[in-house]
Amino acid sequence: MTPSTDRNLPLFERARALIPGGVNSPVRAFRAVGGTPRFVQRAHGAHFWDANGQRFIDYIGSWGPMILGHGHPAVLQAVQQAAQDGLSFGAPTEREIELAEAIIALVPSIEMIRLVSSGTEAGMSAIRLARGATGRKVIVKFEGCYHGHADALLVKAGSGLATHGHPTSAGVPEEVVRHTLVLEYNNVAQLEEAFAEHGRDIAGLIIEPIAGNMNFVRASAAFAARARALCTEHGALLIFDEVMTGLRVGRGSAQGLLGITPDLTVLGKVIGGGMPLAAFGGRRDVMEQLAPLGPVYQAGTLSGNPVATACGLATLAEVARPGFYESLSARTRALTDGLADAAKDAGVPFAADSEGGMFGFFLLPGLPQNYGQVLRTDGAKFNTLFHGLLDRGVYIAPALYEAGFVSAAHTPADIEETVAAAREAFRLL
Ligand code: KE4
Repeated sequence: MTPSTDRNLPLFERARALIPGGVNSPVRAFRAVGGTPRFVQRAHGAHFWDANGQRFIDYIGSWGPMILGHGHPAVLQAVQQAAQDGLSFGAPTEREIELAEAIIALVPSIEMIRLVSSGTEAGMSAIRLARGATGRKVIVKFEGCYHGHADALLVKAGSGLATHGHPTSAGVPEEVVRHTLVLEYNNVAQLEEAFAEHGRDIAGLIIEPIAGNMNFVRASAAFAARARALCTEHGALLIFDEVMTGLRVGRGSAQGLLGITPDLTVLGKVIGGGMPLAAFGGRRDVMEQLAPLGPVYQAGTLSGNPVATACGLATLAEVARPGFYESLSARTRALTDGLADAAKDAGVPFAADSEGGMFGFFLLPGLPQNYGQVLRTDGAKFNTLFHGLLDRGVYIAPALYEAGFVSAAHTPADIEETVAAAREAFRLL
């Protein structure tokens, strides 16, 4: 492929003339890793083909939703049938009840649920609900965790310990994030201090129980248990943001792995199977504070969309099958073990972790426990590895801080091809 024959280039030029950065979500623009994004023409199974007809093994899977792989026949059939029956009604449907039942069966901490169209909408609504249900203002979040782009959550740590946050984006007034506390992930002492000082004002604590927005950092069992206990002690709501981990890391999601029952759970990605669908749910007494029952307003034209719910239901039917996660976990672990061997043989510092169909790796000697430790990674080396893999037909996240995803469609041959490509790419570092 030469610049004059690479069709991604003119497409990117056209896109950048009309769409900011040429993309409809920033991470797709390759700005962190450099180079030209690949414009996807079609995808099937574990693969997609770009504008040049080049095939890639896909470890993004739409950033998590495509747990079955692209084009699963049962999902396509359900979506096509639903589309025939109508694209959107703005009125209740039986399928919304069926999807609510399916999610609640898989996430028992959820007694009542509200469907929305994106993870951002779900996270934003959960925060408002926590504040409305408790009558309090303060929200606790953690550096390195991302919960969508709602104003109150675009915030970085304040100057001192557990001081109120500052905006991470232009357009977010200081006043909007004044009541958001940003703490260090896995820092139990700081958590204790924050609740000691602000406990009576804390409406909710929102956390990614496995932080996929720091690539892959697990909340320690002690940290998660302390967050649960402190929320209970102080009357704050524990909110697990499982948009990424929900039904991705296992049948019980991350809350099942940790044995923690949150008060609210935010879901997305897998439950929509690739269509615009997300949700938030949890304790009935809290959820009943939502309009039209209670005083906390929340709404959406396309919430519970009939085509999206068909896609989600068909996806959940497949992941609920016996053995699904056991097989997926084994395939993901085979990938990370293979990558670790390749890195070792090339003398490259490397640490990986995985759970279910989600994985992460760091060009570091050990697994980081918080955002500051993740920052120690050499970005330039990661970028060399990214392009070394891309040039060999392997598509991982174009950013150091993103997790990777394996689908049920990835075969042992895909894993072997990926590891072989990595063997060559690690030697470029
Ligand atoms: P969306 O609004 O993008 O559907 O979901 C926001 C969100 C909320 N919570 C968690 C834990 C998330 O990971 C996300 C979105 N994840 C990113 C990838 N890190 C989506 C990719 C993108 O922004 O384009």
